[in-house]
Amino acid sequence: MSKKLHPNEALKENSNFLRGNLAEEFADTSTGAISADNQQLSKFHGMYLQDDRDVRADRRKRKLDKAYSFLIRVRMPGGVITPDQWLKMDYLSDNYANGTLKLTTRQAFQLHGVIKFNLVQTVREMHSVALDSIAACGDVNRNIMCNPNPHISSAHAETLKLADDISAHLLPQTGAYHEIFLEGEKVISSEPEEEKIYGNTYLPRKFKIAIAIPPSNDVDIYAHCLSFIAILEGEKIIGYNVSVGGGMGMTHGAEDTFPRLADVIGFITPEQAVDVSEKVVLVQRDFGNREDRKQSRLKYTVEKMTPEGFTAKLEEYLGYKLQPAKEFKFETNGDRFGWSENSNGNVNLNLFIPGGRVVDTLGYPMKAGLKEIAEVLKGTEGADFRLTANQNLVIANLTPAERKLIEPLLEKFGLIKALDSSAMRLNSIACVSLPTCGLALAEAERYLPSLITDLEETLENCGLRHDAITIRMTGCPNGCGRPFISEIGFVGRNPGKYNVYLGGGFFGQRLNKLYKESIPGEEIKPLLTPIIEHYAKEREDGERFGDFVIRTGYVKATTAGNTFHKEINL
Ligand code: SRM
Ligand code: SF4
Repeated sequence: MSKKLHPNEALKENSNFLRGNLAEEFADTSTGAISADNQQLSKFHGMYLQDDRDVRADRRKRKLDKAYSFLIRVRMPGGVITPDQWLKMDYLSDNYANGTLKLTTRQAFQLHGVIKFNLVQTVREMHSVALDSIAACGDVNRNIMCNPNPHISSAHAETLKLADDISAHLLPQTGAYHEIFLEGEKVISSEPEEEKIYGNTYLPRKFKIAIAIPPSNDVDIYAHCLSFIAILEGEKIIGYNVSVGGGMGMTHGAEDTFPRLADVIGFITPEQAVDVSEKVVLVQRDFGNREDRKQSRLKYTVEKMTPEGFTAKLEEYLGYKLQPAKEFKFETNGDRFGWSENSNGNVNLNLFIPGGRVVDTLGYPMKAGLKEIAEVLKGTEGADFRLTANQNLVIANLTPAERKLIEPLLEKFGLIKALDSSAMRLNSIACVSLPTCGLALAEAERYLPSLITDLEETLENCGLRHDAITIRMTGCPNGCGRPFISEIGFVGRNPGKYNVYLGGGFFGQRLNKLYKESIPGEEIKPLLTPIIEHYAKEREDGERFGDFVIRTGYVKATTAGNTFHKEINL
């Protein structure tokens, strides 16, 4: 018996290519919200309706409407932004949002707290500096990730170009965004409107792509629907290994949902990469689950078809075969903090931005400092900003003279000092969670820093301050901070309580395993301290924390997504 399509399918089909009546609703001043249907459609334009959960209960008591506002997510392949664009985003955050900029785990910006009546103006101002939020969310291809330092070598520059090319190729064709936010009127065309790649029901679910250059897995290749792993001969990219079927999201207690690592399925030439992205999208469009949105990501399509079956279908769509995958090895993950040099003699500075939140606090005027640096770099030849996949920021491609100009500012505003943090803190990720995320079950961004402070005492005592251990926290199991591939992962279960996962691969190459369930925050330090001490005493030469906890029996290794929930000793 065939199952019923999910209601979102009819919604997309009947939306007139993502228009719905968004324009009317955005103009309606009687409420700060929009209808449930339009909330779904607004995601395709990079916006989510949210409410401030810190004041939700109080407002309910006082019989007030929720404190509605929107988040806007900006699309920027490879996380590249000019100083001028930075300044515009800084201005928008102060004038239309909550005064902060959020750097996301996918190299993008988010503005939080934009009220409905300021949405159109915010988008127009973004447009004035060539930024947009098209396809930043929704059932389409999202922001494409790649190494944030394209000046390091010509290969790095080439992968950024590929990210741009694929992004442009997979961008929805509808004129809805322009009509609703920019021109305010219909784009006249003699051709009937169509979405050549997506069709009028778009994809069954969100779709994510990343590109990496080994030995660095700084974009978490295995967590993506589709990835390209550059294979180099000398300085030259001779092609890419292709991997498919990664993803993080799951639901507590639903074993048929699980994080899954992508499978490497073959090798292609650089010229084939855009075509391969399109055809992987088409296979997912045609074979992805459109009945149950909890089973509709590409990872479940690959699981259902098997990697071999998926590859065979992909090759049928391509009309040619993939070559056998080539050897590669990842040896690093995360960001390369501090100064690094480019092939052209210029330098980059990778800064640490806790939780990706660019904000001024009493003791640390980070946002003001970055604004002043952007002012100094405005109009320079090649210097720019790069958002990393780990919520951090690179000030990139500085000439020696530009470096000299900004060095005093880096000191003055404490930006350099932040790099003295413990290696665990530098390798941490926390998703947004409360108060804006409607799906959060527990704190993340507002809690992980103090938890790390607690653990730092243990690390100091054990002499592990400078040993990198990946640690990630999310407020729910959707996995926005990619917690299931960290060596220590915390996933919100209830307010104040977390599932604790151990044993992820340091290079993002192995899923972790549930170690303890529903642990109150204050019990995490006593739980982990003996394990960290044990690690300090008995680790083998070069042994990573994630490998150690498996060797010494704290958890079993997870070998495949579909066994993630199995063999758990609680
Ligand atoms: Fe995410 C939903 C924030 C990266 C998996 N994510 C959300 C929403 C929009 C909540 C919602 O649907 O109402 C969150 C908004 C919170 C807020 O207030 O800002 C949200 N996700 C984020 C960001 C901002 C986290 C961050 O702290 O940086 C990241 C934005 C990335 C971007 O710029 O596009 C973010 N989300 C991710 C990642 C990591 C990645 O892509 O590398 C994942 C896991 C990888 C994956 O997709 O499998 C991720 N987000 C999800 C899911 C689970 C999807 C699933 O397969 O089940 C949801 C919920 C959903 O889609 O139903 C979700
Ligand atoms: Fe929200 Fe959950 Fe994503 Fe965190 S992981 S931002 S709580 S959806």
